[in-house]
Amino acid sequence: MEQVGLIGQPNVGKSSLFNALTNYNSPVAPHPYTTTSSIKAAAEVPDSRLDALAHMSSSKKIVYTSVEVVDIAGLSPGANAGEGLGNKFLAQVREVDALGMVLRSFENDTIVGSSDIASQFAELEMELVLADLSTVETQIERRKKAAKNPAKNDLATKNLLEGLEAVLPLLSDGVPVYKSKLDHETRVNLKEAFLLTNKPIFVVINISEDQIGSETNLIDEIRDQLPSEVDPVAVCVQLEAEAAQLDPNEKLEMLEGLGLGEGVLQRIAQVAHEILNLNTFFTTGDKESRAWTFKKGSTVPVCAGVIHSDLQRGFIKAEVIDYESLLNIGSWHKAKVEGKVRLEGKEYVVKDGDVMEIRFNV
Ligand SMILES: Nc1nc2c(ncn2[C@@H]2O[C@H](COP(=O)(O)OP(=O)(O)OP(=O)(O)O)[C@@H](O)[C@H]2O)c(=O)[nH]1
Ligand SMILES: [Mg+2]
Repeated sequence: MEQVGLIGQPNVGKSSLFNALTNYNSPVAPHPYTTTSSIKAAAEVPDSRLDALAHMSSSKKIVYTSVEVVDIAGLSPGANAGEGLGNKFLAQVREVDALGMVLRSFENDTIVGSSDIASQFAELEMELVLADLSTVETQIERRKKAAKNPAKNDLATKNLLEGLEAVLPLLSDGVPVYKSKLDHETRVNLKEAFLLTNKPIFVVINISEDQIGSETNLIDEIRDQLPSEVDPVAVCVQLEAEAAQLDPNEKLEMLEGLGLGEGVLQRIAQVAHEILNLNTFFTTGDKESRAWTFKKGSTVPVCAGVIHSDLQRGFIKAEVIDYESLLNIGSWHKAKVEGKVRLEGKEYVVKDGDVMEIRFNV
């Protein structure tokens, strides 16, 4: 399963955010390196499309999809040279598929370090770039040696070496892969090098209660440090974590009282899901409405396999309609009668928001 890791300097509230997202109990404390080994748990991904489908079908049960989040140890400047938890930290980052960078904007006298988010981001990024630079230098040497052996000098080695050589001058200039103009193919070729900055990123700013309302200004402070596709989320983790403990009505009341609407925690789970290149399809009926995660670009038998391997093995056809059309029509039965449910074969590439029923035979 694809994973997103929460990274940031010590004490920025990574574990607090992790707990709020996953209902887990990762230790939280006002001193650095409370977290040493990484901890994994699933975060539910709220989805108003599913809520609407469940309402339409009068489903007895709603099952949201989830995304796996990893709580990682804090990174100190100098980690690449072994400072703080150094290599242990970097190894944990290497294992995840996307990075959620957590920045601390709340003030707390017991916490050392700056609450300036621009400098925290720059330091975090520099550590990742330096770690990648050293990986790339080592791998170029190794691959060049390998390339001398004709048996090992295949196209993959050649492509990887070319990619490494293209990325070296960028990293030397302090540019992470996610900010570079390297084309998609080169980035795919570089996957095998397991670079930290060749992963998609998102940014969470942990704000204090009195910063509620100034989110836009805070986000603007770091906007020009980020690739254009990254849209940071500012959240008061402490308050939203408290709200997450309440029952749904009390929670809404508390968040609305604070001017937070439904809260932004759910947006973070959605962003994490999106940047992992994951899409959602739905099944709906009176028993249950459910969201299922699949890798963007998957064909329908692969998606059927997400529900159960038998459905992939015995796949015949899928009945498909996009959720919006279905909601407009008002019921699965009516959509079928009106001929709006399409029958798709095994070549069909499933789209985000499709509602499906799989026909199979095993
Ligand atoms: N005021 C305030 N304090 C917070 C907030 N989020 C976390 N804290 C406090 O900050 C301290 C550190 O929080 P953690 O969640 O342990 O931080 P961490 O980033 O996981 O820390 P390490 O694992 O040690 O790197 C704790 O005392 C939290 O209670 C917040 O939104 N506002
Ligand atoms: Mg922690």
